[in-house]
Amino acid sequence: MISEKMTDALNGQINKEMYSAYLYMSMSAHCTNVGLDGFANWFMVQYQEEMFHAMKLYDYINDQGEKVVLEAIEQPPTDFGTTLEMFEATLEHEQFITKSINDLVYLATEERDYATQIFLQWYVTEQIEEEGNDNEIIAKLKLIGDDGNGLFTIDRELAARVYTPPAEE
Ligand code: OFO
Repeated sequence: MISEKMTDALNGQINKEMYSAYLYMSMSAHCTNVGLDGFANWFMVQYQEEMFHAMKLYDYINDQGEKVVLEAIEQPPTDFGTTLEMFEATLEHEQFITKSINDLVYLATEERDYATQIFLQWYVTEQIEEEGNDNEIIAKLKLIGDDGNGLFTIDRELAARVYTPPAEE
């Protein structure tokens, strides 16, 4: 059993995860359009991860006997500037998501909702990895600067990313 306030907040998080998926799908489309297929692959894998984040919340709300309520998903941008700017925007978005997860943990703590606290731990850990991935790629993009060969190398590296559903799925 979880409170109505908690249910509303978790439904709001589903919307944020769906927006994340939509945002990264839009970034993937942009990368394909400019010929960066490796970057496009990386963002499409990210899209799949975000869908998993949303569905995990969806299942949790259902398991708690509450109702999933889907809200409209905001339209994401369609132009993202340079690859560095795109990853800086990605990091900024992930920091926003981290704050949102922290707010949920705060609410669960306030309500002494131990089940939701435990459930949210997975997201707390996941956000460390998400921000870490972005920071790593940003560092590489800063290193190469305007070097086209460097960009080509990173594009090849990002082409190797494969979506692996978490073990519990
Ligand atoms: Fe990117 O972690 Fe979910 O939103």
